[in-house]
Amino acid sequence: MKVMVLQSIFMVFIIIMVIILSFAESNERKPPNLIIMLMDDMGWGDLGVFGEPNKETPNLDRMASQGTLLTDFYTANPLCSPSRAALLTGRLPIRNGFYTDNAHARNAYTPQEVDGGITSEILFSELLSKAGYYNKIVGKWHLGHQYKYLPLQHGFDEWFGSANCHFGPYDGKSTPDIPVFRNNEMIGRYYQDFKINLKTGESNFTKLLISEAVNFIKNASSSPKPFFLYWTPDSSHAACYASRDFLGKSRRGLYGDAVMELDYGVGQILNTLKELEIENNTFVFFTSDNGAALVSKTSAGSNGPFLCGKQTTFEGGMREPAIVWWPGVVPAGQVSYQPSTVMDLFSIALGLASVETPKDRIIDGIDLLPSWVQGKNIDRPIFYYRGNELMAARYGMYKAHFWCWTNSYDEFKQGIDYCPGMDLKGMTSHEQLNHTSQPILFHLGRDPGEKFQLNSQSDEYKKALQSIMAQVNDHRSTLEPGKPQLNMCDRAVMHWSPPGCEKLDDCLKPPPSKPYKCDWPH
Ligand SMILES: [Ca+2]
Repeated sequence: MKVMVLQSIFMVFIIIMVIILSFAESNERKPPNLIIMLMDDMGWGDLGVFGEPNKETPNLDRMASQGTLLTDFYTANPLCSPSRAALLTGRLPIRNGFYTDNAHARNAYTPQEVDGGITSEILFSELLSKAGYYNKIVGKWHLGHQYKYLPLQHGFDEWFGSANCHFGPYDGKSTPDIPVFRNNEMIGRYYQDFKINLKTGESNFTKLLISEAVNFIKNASSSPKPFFLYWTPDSSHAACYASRDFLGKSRRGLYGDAVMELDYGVGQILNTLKELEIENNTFVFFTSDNGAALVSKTSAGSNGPFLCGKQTTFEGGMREPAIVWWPGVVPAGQVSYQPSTVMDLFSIALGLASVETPKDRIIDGIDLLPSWVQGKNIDRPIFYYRGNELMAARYGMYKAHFWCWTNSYDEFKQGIDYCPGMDLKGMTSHEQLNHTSQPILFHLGRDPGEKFQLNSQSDEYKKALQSIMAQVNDHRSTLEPGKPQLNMCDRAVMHWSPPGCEKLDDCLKPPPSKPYKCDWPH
């Protein structure tokens, strides 16, 4: 009997040791953590390291010196929602449905009244979650605001932030104020509960987003699960805001104050990784969702040497600041010229998590981490869409414009200008110009500002166009446009009474449902 008890105790001991050892081993083999820091309307030229003359981004500049700077990184669309949908799905908006075909070549996004959102797509947050990652989004979501579209229904374990931009304040009668969520419940609304002073630009919201991110990293680092943090502050989107510590600090005005606070936040996040000694097991990426909104003129960011800004498919609308940081893996102080896109982050995330790429759909992203790390470029096209239209394509150093348009004369006459001080004939037009029979070509190395058109009779033009068209034809041969999600609007679907409103006694009565075609003016 005594022997049997001893045997049992011994067996229990062995089992406990096996569990401890396998746990230690699994911890050792823990896949890398992932942090994507996605800014809102920040331009390529806004970082000191990219040449911004006031040099007010010391943390980002340090991040670049400790990591690799990407000069040729692109978004998938010059507007928030489609860009973010492309990042998380690895697919162009024309495929993932984040576009409209209500009118030709119109940009569209997810305001409160839009009926659509992310539907039949696979988000890498969902795949990472299945692979054992613990995921949090801190900030703006923008893939639809109805319950079924929100982050916790798409692979995220936690969320602090909003489904939309911080537009407002609204009257609560014709339009509700935009709610801020904790997970699946509203915990207040912008302006009412989360203050933004539109006169002074003061708000502590970025401060909250920084502490949410830092606390999440601290908590998640002690878990055996790897984590994914998607940090998406929106203070650099008009109307810009900054907390009291940063107000009036920038030589660039309020926009600069917002950038300085975001830069500080980047520093806080990287320092936290170092303090926790997990920087060698954490892939960190910094970029922006679209080019600087030059429509705001002196209140806008900078797209450096590039033409125009947000809303356009010129380089200023779609080329983004980008830094990859992973001490011990990504070389320090390196520059990568590899043409890359937000959709590549989908493929890189799956690569890091050793998750298989979905086989039932075309993925536009490529796992370019080896190219960035080794400084070797691979050839790949960049497609510049606006709504349902392929406006331009880049291959190698050449870019061809098939369609050129900024916005309508009607809008332009009201002072809405996406290319202030940058009028180029045949390019920055207020009529949609069809150049498909003879595309306009530029060499982006010699002419990053797209000012000097290649002579269409030259051998260089003919050769470059041929190689671009081969890529475009290949792309078109496989293209099955997704069902456009951003066509229909309905004021009844706005956030009148989101989950959690009862606890706050802030449930508003929605109007009767009256679906209509959304009007996208540009
Ligand atoms: Ca944006």
